[in-house]
Amino acid sequence: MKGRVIKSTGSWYVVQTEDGIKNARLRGKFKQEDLKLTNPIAVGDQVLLENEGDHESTVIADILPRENYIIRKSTRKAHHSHIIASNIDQAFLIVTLRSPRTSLGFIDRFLVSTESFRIPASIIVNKMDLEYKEKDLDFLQDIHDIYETLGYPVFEISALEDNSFEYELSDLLQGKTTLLSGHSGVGKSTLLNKLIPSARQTTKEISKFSSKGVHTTTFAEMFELENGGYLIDTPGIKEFGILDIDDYELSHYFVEMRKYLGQCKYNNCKHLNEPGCVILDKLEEGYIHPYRYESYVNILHEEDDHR
Ligand SMILES: Nc1nc2c(ncn2[C@@H]2O[C@H](COP(=O)(O)OP(=O)(O)O)[C@@H](O)[C@H]2O)c(=O)[nH]1
Ligand SMILES: [Mg+2]
Ligand SMILES: [Zn+2]
Repeated sequence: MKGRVIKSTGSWYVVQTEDGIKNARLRGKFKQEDLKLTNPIAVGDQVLLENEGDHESTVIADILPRENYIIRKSTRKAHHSHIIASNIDQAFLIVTLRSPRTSLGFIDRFLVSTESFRIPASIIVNKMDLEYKEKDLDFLQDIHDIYETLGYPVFEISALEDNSFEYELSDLLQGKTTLLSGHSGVGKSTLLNKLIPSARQTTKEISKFSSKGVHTTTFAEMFELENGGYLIDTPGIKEFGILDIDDYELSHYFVEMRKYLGQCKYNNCKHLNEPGCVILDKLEEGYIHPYRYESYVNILHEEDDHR
């Protein structure tokens, strides 16, 4: 019997099938993609179930190939990744302007991980009901300027107080599997509860002490929308993982750089200081935003450290 994993606890899984919801355990190990993973099965996975033994216990006997997946760095094991969710149609990154402010570097890392599978991504600025200082509003303007120009939709919402966005978002969500991602405390679970009240996800005050938020959602979980489609709530992400890519490939995942693909003098150009680099020219001419280029260089160096 085929099914889709809608919840993982680490030791057992909740699987949605044509015959309803089943709890299943894992049988044996699977051959995985070329990744060092800390979780063999993720929310969103399509799996094959079998009954085992006299007690009619259900096991996951196999996993179907993943269309795509989003990973984060493992917090427990160096050089390992954890699959946040798989087989998604689009990803929403929830960001906030302060306490905590989501950095542009974090947004860009997220976009590299979605671009590597060509997963459409949107940026949702939450907590717009709060009062902001001028520097926060300048930051908001930067987000609009940078990402809308690149083709990523940017929405401003208040998951807590506003209802109007539901109409705006529900068209986008219908019939699709959408990942809600972002730091801890940005309001992912609050937004999910607004869109699917029956989900009743726990939400937590941000701890005033650290301003970092307390982890309330430990594992990703998938919920069905009333009009079709799914939303995936995830625990707060500290840092997205990036699939193993060669240095010269990284720019393929920056949409504004991708269009100059193959135009540099050297075809393995890293766009750092090579002669005849078209990316550096375009940066100079203002076609590439300096913040985006900065993220590009940072990710390039971080990934080098990782090898
Ligand atoms: N002022 C304000 N607070 C919000 C909003 N959305 C969420 N919060 C609060 O932010 C805290 C963290 O929310 P939560 O949904 O648990 O964040 P998550 O960690 O991303 O799931 C909670 O205290 C929420 O009530 C919003 O739009 N405005
Ligand atoms: Mg949450
Ligand atoms: Zn170049």
